[in-house]
Amino acid sequence: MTKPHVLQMGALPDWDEAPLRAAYELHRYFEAADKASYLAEVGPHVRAVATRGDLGAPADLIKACPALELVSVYGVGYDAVDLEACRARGIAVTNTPDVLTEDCADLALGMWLALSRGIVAAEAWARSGDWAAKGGFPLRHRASGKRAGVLGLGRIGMAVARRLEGFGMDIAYTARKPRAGAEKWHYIADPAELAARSDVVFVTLSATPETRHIVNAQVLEALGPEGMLVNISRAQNIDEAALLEALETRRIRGAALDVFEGEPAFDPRFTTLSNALLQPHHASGTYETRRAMGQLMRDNLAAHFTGQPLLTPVSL
Ligand code: 8YV
Repeated sequence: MTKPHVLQMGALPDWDEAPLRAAYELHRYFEAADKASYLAEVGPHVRAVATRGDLGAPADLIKACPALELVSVYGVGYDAVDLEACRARGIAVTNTPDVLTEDCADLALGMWLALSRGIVAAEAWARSGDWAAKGGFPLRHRASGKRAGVLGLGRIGMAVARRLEGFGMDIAYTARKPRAGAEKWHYIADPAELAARSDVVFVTLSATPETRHIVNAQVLEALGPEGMLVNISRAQNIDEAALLEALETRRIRGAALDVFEGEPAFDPRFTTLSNALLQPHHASGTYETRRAMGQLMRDNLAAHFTGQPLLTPVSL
């Protein structure tokens, strides 16, 4: 029996690539020197795309695969998949929710604490000899017991909020509507209003056309010079030009960012900022979570090709 043809959009850990190679006729798109020619050659045979949250599947690629049946995303964010193109052709899309929630929330909290207490700069202070030469590390700000805003109370936002309770935070959130199970927290519909009453805002919402630049100059102004921003969602949820301006002019205290426009090649202005904590899009980057993500991505592929219900289809 011939193996189904699967287009692999990006590198995956060996523990995923080996079983994928065994089960499918795997086409490693990301290694092709001439991607257009490669797609013209293999696209007609491709029945599924194995992609990542950061890579997705654009409309032109979907169009070049007339036999495409499934896009299986290794990641919870499927904003880089052209859903309209999939919807129009009845192509199913799956992602890997839940398995990465806890690690993403953990990193968000770690980024907040590191930004608030200057942990990265303090490590350099100790390691460089400044401690001995210059004395104590300059004071920073308490993190716990203050006001937190969670922008987007989905799985990850809920996990962040639950962690913040342990830090004695006064929690508010923004969502399309008040969320069941969140009655103990303040619901604020408007992001600028949320920012105005927060010392730190966590951006945890899915990226959609409606959320593009939801954190804009007005929200940053409302957050103010004592306020901090933590983004583990998608760069497009923030107006990066406005953020850079706010950071460079100290109109906000600081930002901790795990995602950037154009990543991994992001705006070098971020690297000049002492009030920005930069992370390389690794919120889900643990052995435990990436193994679970890979397994779920592969289980969705296997379910599709054995006529079983998909485990985690997204609603199109
Ligand atoms: C990426 C993510 O998938 O889950 C998501 O949506 O952004 C990440 O986990 C990551 O880039 C994996 O390669």
